[in-house]
Amino acid sequence: MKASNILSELGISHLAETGDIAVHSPIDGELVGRVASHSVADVDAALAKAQAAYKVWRNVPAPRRGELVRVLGNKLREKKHALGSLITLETGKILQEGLGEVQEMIDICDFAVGLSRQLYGLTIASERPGHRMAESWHPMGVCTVISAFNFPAAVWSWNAALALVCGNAVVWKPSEKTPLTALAVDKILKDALKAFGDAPEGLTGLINGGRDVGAKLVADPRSNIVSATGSTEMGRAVGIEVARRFGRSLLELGGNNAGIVSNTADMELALRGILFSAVGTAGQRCTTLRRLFVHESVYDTTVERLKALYGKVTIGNPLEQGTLMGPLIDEASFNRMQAALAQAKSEGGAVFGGERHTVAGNEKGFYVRPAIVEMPSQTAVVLKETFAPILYVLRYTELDDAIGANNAAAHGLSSCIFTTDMRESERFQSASGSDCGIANVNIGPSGAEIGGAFGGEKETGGGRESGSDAWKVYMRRATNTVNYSSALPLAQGIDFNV
Ligand code: UN1
Repeated sequence: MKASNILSELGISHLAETGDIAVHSPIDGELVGRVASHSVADVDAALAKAQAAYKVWRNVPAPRRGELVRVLGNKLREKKHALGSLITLETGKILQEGLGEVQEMIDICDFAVGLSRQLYGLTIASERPGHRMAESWHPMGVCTVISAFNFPAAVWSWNAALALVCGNAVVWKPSEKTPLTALAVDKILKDALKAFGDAPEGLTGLINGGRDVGAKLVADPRSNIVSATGSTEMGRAVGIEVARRFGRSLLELGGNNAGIVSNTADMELALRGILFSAVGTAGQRCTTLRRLFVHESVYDTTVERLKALYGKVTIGNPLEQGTLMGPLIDEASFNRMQAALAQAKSEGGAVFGGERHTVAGNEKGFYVRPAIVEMPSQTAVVLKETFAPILYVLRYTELDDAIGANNAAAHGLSSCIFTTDMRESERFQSASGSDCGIANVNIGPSGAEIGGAFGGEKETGGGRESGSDAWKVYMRRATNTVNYSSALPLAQGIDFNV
């Protein structure tokens, strides 16, 4: 499918003609389109409109709000192939994963529609006679979403689908590397809003651009919630700024995710799980498997078999069927990968793969062979998140040491163990096991379903998105005590009579 056809099928050709942000596909370096940056004044206008829209939207019954998200999910179903293709074109992830990303959007819409008839509060036993205590959940205001290049559409949807059914307005600032996907999603959303009918104007907004508009969105008190996905460095700045004005932030930052391969592991399954998590999306997921601790008794065979599998990975144009790994997002990313490999060598690592790979016809793309690096210990480079397909492999003897090594990273997003021993898996998932937000057994750390809460601890930022009760972050809680008696007993038995 040609780029121009994809853009026209998504109805954004005319929107992608002029502008200061030039989008070059990582596949071949070709210009795909142009997008105009918004100004700080545009942010101001979008927030003002969003705030006004929220004041109307918060009074629309939640199940009716869910209807908008249901329509959005259906529109996404219609455009799944085109949008998945654009994601591939703009990020370089393989088409299967581009389609998977759109499916993740559809899934969260379905989830949010069901949620729109729930949003449950609790009733609480009151200590006072004739009193009823309950809590209710109300919309927060404007939810600002800042998303990264690697999931240019799904991250917005996890936030927007929930924020909208929860009664909020949504303003989105996508990565400067993937503004076309954002334009396409915005067009689908506008179609959904039109079909829905009576949503207030300005309920959703899109702001393209760089640091200036991002900084304005983050600092402005009208951004009641700031949900930011990206680097820890970015998240630290955003978190501090939002805290300064007592706003609410939801941070989904990096991961330096590990896996443990026990001597009892089902090796076929483990190898497939490791391959997908370490090589999928060219190592550019926040959930990518980056560190592997292998029991000493199966270490040599695991590494040998992994190397054989790595050798079979088809690297090339991600739009072509059969390709398992596309290019890195850009040259800077390639340079960071090479620097990490050089550092690993200097720290005693044995590097397999990792070199640039030429794909005929796509010479301008930064394709690489995925790397396996055997390390003597968790040196500085192992404890650093490099957003590239590098898998550091280390040996362990005692499970406790492997769990300790898993937890030694600054990030705390995802983790896994491959084992058939129930004691090991339970230990890994216990209070003294993995300290990550996601702890899996016999599957890799990446590729989570939307039904669970998604996010992690420590330098991952602590936020949770998507399923379970993550919706609560998009609402404010009010505790309501009602006295239906004709007396006024005070709590804690206080006597206050004149
Ligand atoms: C990300 O890389 O920012 O669990 C999110 C996963 C995907 C989400 C990744 N569902 O790998």
